[in-house]
Amino acid sequence: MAEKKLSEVEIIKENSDYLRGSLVQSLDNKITGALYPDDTQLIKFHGAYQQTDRDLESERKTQKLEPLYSMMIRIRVPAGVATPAQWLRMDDLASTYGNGTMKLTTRQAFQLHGIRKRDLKATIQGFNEVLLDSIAGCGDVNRNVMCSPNPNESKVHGEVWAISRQISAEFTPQTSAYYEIWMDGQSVDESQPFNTQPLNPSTSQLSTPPPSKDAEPIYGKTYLPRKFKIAIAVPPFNDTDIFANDIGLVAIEKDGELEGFNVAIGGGLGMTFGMPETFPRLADMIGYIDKKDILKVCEAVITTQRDNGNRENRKFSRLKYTIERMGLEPFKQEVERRAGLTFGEAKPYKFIHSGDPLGWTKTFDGHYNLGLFIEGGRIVDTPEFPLRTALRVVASVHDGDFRLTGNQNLVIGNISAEKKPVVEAILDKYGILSATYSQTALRQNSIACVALNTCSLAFAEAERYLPSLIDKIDLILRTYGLEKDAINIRMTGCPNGCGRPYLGEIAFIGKSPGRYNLYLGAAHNGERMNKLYKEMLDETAILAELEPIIADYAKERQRNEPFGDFVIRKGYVKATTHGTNFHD
Ligand code: SRM
Ligand code: SF4
Repeated sequence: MAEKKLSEVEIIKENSDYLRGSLVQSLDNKITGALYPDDTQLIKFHGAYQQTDRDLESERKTQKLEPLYSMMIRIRVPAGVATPAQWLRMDDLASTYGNGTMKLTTRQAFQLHGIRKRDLKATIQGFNEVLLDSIAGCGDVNRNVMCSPNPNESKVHGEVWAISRQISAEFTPQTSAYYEIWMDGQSVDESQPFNTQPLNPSTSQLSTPPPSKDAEPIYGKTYLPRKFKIAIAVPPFNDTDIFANDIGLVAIEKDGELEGFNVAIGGGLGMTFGMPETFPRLADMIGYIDKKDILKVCEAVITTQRDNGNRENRKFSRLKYTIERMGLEPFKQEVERRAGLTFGEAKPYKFIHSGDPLGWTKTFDGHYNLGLFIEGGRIVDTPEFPLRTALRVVASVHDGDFRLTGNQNLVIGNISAEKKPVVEAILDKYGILSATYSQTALRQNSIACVALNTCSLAFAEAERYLPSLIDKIDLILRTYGLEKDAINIRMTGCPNGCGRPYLGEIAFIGKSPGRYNLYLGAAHNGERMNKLYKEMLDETAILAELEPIIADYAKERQRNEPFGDFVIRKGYVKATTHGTNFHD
């Protein structure tokens, strides 16, 4: 039988000496703003991506200049909770080295954009000082573990938060390369020489890389076949969209105590246009486990994927395709065998929506949380809306925490009764509170991925365009008295799914500049994906398609019927019942 050919990234990982590659040399090379090609793959495991300013692409080409390279860095915030000191440091770094903005991502992390290669190390050292890191922000490993961003909402939330941090820590890569490269080797075995030999620039390989003594007990030398994601939700809110994850966990409580988890596996949203064999897929529920078994079960799923995932073609290497290939039942049995347990029947639970609570809420221990809508997750100052400044002032007096939500929003959390009026006065002064309250429910339930100008995979705008499109859809909603109806709306610049568009009741996926595919009919609680309704629409066509459906919804919907359910009942689209019939 012909031997299978591993993908290029597999070879790069194999030869990288546990993620070192020639990163040190790439960073030292002052001739270009770019890294050596292999290192552009390896640096992802360290949380960073090499990007270019796509707005300047043609201008730079005309001037015969190399693209304007810069780095994006994704800083992990396991379970989404950051301290005021961490917030202030991120804010500082955004100005000192970045493009003056912070992005709150759909997985409860911070991203800084526009960092020059020469400043990357100082940036990483900067957030390391406040105990944040970026290892496993990206790459073929387990990513930031998501969980409901309100640890103080109940005792169960607090426990779930602690467990998600534990999972995150357990599956963080063990390589010392991260500390060696970025922290000047502070946590490295001193007897081990660094990779400082001169590089042969034509091959971008070290002449003789000295092997490290690293080991990766869970991942092994070549890590996972692809990225891996875990999220936990506490019913009735699915605010982490657990079914979009490789492992989605539903917290099950009994008498106010966390008892265990329903486990769903095989979620993943990326697909490629024109390749129907690729598809977004929601995770399948495989049963219930006691909370004490959570690490064992996660490890068993991760290692089953490690050993069986496709390492030849990265388009098919996510867990969802491994499960489709092996079959759900055999995959589950293998997980049970590795974990040494048997899953119980999934326990009953109910999700009502996947959004965030905005405005003031009181926590079970007498503190206050304030949920703020952050459009596109972007923390930026504009003359009309000095959001970044307002949050910096809050951070300088706040004695609680900042919680990043899975919907790109922010909860200023754990505010004492004494500080509540102070925080309120600051946000009022800068007009932040009125902005949160005055939006239509549609906008408050919107997500847009980064897309242009930094994402190299974007076909169309998302974050920079969705707000103005919503202005126009809002006019229609107001005409029909629907401005208070929460409808999920999501936009991405390509079909990779970063803004989880397949879970939008209304969703737009960029096909080419200014043209979008329109998808309708996801469940309001994140338990059903949508379906393609119309292709290649420009703005005029989008509004023309949506207006009659919205009018129909205003007139014909049943009591409390969500928009996503309505469009299926009225036959605008068929229901997607599984990833494998998404394209039907
Ligand atoms: Fe994503 C790649 C941004 C959440 C699926 N994602 C990218 C890259 C790194 C583009 C690249 O590879 O060059 C984007 C960087 C843009 C930029 O300029 O910042 C990017 N993804 C994002 C973020 C920042 C979107 C946002 O606006 O918030 C999110 C960061 C999350 C985090 O903190 O870790 C983000 N990405 C997601 C999600 C949503 C989720 O996880 O809940 C998905 C869909 C779920 C999933 O994984 O299936 C997602 N991103 C992808 C994919 C498709 C993966 C696939 O299986 O096909 C890619 C492309 C790839 O991996 O090849 C991708
Ligand atoms: Fe980029 Fe596509 Fe992800 Fe948007 S969905 S950030 S365009 S990869």
